[in-house]
Amino acid sequence: MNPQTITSVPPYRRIATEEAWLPPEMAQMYLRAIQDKSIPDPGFQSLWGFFAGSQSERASTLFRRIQDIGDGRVREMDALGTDVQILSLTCPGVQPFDPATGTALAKSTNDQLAETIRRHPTRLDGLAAVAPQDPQAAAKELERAVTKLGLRGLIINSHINGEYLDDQKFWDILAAAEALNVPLYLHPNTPSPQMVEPFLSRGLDAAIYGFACETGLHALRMIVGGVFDRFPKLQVVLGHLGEALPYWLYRIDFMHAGIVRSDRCAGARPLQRKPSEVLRQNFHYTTSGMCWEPAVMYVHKLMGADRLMYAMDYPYQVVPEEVAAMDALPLSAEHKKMFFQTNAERVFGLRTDAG
Ligand code: 1DF
Ligand code: MN
Repeated sequence: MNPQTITSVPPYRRIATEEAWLPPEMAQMYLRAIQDKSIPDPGFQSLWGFFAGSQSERASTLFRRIQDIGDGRVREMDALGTDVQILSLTCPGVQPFDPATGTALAKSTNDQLAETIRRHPTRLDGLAAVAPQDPQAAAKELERAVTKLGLRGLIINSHINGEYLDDQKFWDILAAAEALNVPLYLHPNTPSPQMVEPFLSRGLDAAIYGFACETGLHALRMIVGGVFDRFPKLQVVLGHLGEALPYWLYRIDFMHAGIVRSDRCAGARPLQRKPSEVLRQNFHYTTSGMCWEPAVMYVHKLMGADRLMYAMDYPYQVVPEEVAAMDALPLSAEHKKMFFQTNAERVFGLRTDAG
């Protein structure tokens, strides 16, 4: 890497909002599940089978970085000019395990995360892992993680064994997030088993494109499924500049109105607000993996200066030139500080006295 490209002391703190970790014991569980096929989801087998089986430099560097949330992580943040990382358990988190195992792992990883944040309180922060496959336990764990451990919200890695959060059986989790006033980071996963096949044979199932198809679909299902009529204060964060949804804003509104008017689908009922209004009022967007000026400026203009936040997607996309490109965005000083720092402080309720 070439850290000289990064401005050393900019007039803002760089808060990176979608940064991954994986405890060593869970890394071993993933590797075992690849070998014994105990997690049959073909997307999981493809994603973690690649990392497990690859002898490449990328895979070994990634495995070292993702398991380190101590001093090694902070040293790399120094080199990259990251003031704060908001850590979350990497995809697919605890979601593929049976409900009891997932719930126990969510608790133990949240405890570990809180402990490491206590050791680096000005540099690390974090989101709670939950096991949505047991919705009531997930809502309880979210409450514990926020009120007892000081975590800042929760992450869900898209589909839950082929199911989506518009299904009312998951709504206790959304009710808890709204009541606690913390955001849900809807992070990608590989497409659900029902849709992954045509992605797999061309290597398109993961971060190149499949993640965005899966996660954009998930967010849209929540919107047209009426989640935000029921939970009007719920805030959702999408990475990767909104998984392409901002580009579709106009057409989604136009077509949704027609689908409702013509009574085309029993699962698409009238909403209190247009999908574009929900995407502006209940969603925030981060730049993970998409630190590319034309697309960032488009989302800034379309969704609003208060809705866009910086993210690197460490350790999956560690490119110092991207930090330099974001420093150089053609934004006012006020908007740039919102982008790198103050939007994240507000959305995640961070301490603003640190650093
Ligand atoms: C990758 C990218 C993997 C992201 C991830 O989790 C992930 C990747 C396993 O590049 O394979 O979270 N990402 O968010 O872009
Ligand atoms: Mn990510």
